[in-house]
Amino acid sequence: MTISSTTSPLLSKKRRDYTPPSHTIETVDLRFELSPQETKVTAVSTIKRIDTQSSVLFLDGKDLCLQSIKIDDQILTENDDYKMLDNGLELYTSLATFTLTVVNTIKPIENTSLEGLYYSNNAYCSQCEAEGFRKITYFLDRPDVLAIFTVSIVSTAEADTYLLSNGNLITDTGFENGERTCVWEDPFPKPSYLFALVAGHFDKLVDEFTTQSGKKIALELFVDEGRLGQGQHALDSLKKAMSWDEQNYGLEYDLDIYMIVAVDFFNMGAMENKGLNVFNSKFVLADAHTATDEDYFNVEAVIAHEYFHNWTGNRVTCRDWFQLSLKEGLTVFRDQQFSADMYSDLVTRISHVNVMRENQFAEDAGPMSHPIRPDEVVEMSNFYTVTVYNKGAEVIRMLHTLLGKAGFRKGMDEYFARHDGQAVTCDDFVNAMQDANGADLSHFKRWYSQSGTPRVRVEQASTGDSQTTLSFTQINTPTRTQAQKQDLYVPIKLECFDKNGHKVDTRLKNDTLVMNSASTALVLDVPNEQITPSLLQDFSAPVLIEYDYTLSQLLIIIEFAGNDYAKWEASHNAYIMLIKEIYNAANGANNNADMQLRQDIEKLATAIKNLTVAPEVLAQILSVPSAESLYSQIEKVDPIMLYHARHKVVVQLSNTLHHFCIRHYLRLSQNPRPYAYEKQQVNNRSLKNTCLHLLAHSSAETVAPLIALQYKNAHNMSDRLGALKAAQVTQDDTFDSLMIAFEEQFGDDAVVMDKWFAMQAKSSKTDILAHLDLLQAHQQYSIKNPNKVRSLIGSFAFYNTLGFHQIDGSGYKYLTDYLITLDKVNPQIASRLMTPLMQFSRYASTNQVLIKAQLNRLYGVKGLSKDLFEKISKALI
Ligand code: 0A1
Ligand code: ZN
Repeated sequence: MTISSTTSPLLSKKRRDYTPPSHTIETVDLRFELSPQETKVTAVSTIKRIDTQSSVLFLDGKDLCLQSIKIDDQILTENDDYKMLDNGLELYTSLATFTLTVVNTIKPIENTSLEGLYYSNNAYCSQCEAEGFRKITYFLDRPDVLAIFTVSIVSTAEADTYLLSNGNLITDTGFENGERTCVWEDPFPKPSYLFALVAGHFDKLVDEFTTQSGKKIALELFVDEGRLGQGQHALDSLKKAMSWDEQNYGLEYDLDIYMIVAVDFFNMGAMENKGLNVFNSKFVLADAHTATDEDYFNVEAVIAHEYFHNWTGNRVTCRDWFQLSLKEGLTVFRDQQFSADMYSDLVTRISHVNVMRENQFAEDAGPMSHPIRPDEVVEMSNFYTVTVYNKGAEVIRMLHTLLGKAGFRKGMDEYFARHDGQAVTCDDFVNAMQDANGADLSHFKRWYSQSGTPRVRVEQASTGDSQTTLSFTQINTPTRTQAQKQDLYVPIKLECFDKNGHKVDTRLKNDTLVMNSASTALVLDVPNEQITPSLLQDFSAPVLIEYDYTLSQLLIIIEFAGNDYAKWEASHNAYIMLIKEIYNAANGANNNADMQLRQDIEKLATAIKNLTVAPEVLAQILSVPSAESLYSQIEKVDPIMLYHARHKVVVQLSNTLHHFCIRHYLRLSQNPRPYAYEKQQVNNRSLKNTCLHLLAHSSAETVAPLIALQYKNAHNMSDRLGALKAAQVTQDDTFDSLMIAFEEQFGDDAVVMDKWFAMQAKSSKTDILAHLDLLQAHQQYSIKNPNKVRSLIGSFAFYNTLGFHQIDGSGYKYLTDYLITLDKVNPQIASRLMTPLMQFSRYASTNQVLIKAQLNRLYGVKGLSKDLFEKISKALI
């Protein structure tokens, strides 16, 4: 199969081709006459021509059935007054202002893409970001057209159905003559992607928040009937987020009501529609019985993220979708700051650093590599990526480091003062930061346009007898779309220690070396052999550091570094080093590897045992990096060999630290208090379950009974799942019997069952593919439900190394077969699920051949979605 070297120019859009809209829509009155089979939509828009030369208005539209179209009082005729196109319609008019009335129908029940208006689980729900509104009516579906929306929802369903949209409820007719109408008005002009409609039966939890200026806001949370008890944490999180934004950024909520609806069928985590957030129920529902501490953390973070969008995203929005990181990078940074304040700075930071190293670095090294502000897009939903979101947040974090907390706040104030109510660009944001601080950020801006992960090579050499020079060189490797790379602004936070663990004076401000050019050097007044640098503390820049540590150096950092992040990073690097050694030894490089490993682990374990750190820090230090995060460390990696090498290291660590872990485990298991999501309990549970998981790798027979006992006595989901995950490691019958018990207990809870499906998918059963077939037939499984697909097929493809990378290629084929079916149902989810195939170039050649064969097969499928087409064509070039 031959594929041209760029994706079809017909299909792709380029950032540089941006043109302002020819017309704008000032107000729109939408009327929905709901029916699952056929909903009638009437849109009455007041339109103003901006480009005085324009005699054509293009309106986006997709999968719509047009009934009639009118300008002012005149009914329009096809081909004379307008023309239907594949992706919308063209209207011929030179009027400066006019009222456009469009009537069309849509079919919510047939909409399995979950984009536009859909009907799932007996409720109507909309999802319009990025380009879903065009599946509701013909419109200028672009973020730089901001209109005032009034929405009437007409329903003939039972009286107690909620009919919700953005803004304030201005009319509710009540159920009369078999019909009810609710009218909502949102006073804030907004782009169509922030429109929302939800209609269905829910239970409602209500609360109130008083803003710093004394305004009372009604808070309403809608959940599936019977689930009210699982909504309180989300509502509490919302109130925390509201006051955090006031305290930290002076930002107050602006409408009288804030609504959140939790639904089971949703493509992403949640959506920040103005005044009416829609959430995947996974990020709302939580109680001790059904949610882990991690779930509680995620609910709080996602609730905050969507709330923060009210200012960074809604009040100031994006001019075009290439600017997505303007709102997402910034909002992720803000939610990360919030989580760090609510829970633990360190654990929050580590979890985000892991996402960067496991997922973002991989994306940036693969065929979908793009800058945080992409230049070319075929399907916008393919660009809701870890690059735009998480690397985008890291770029904002560097700005924060550069300008300091107060300077950053000044920049934010300036940004809102200049752009409230506007649709703007990433440049506008950086300019506000720059002007508010009198700084020059022109060099910094390169982070927005350059893709790829910079590598920073650090070399250490003697300068005379008593000095050491650390030299730093930036390497920005060319990528397919960017042959020429520039050097970037890279702040490297570092500390250096001498052989006794004393901190060496680096004379650096805030311990940070700023690279403004391709290379730089740091001279220290200590002899070379005595220096140990602790580099990139707090992950101060999204780069890969290359420095050849010895184990002794890492042990010095673990023992003497004053900050816990550095200790964690050093232990992490030590594990990577040991895993690589075993991996290379399996390739015949070192026959003494096992003995060496025993000795090295002994030393590492001693350093760990001697630490006096908080439980959550110890838990992180005892967590060996995932195999996925190691893929960027080894060229052309054999995933199965790496899996075994990692496993060997974990087993050795487990045996060496057996008594230490047992001691902590037993201590932390005593006198459990009733579950609460509060720091001390969470931190202790984290250490307890990390110890149990590590213990499960040891050869000691005492561990299995501990696991079974913990499962039996568990009074919260963290402990229950902790036991289940440990049981999975031991691979004995306990695991299967516990899984049966789990299913019996939680079989009717969709969110909890996702955990069960995910555990099943990661099983190391040799007949895993047949097992997956059986699970697909489970009564709780549905290909139409993204959470189920992600839990089962996603967990298999992303995390089941042995099953997915089977040497006969059957794992790859299994995923591909599934993608072919899923693409017809929900292209967005299919596209996300193909990520493990996209990253084939990092694997050994045997794996590469097998994966490429599947990609070629996929490419040959007729009627493939744009979503998959864009990715495959990039992968196969
Ligand atoms: N803006 C949302 C994410 C989101 C994006 C696209 C969606 O459908 C394709 C749904 C949600 C956020 O950042 O939370
Ligand atoms: Zn967001």
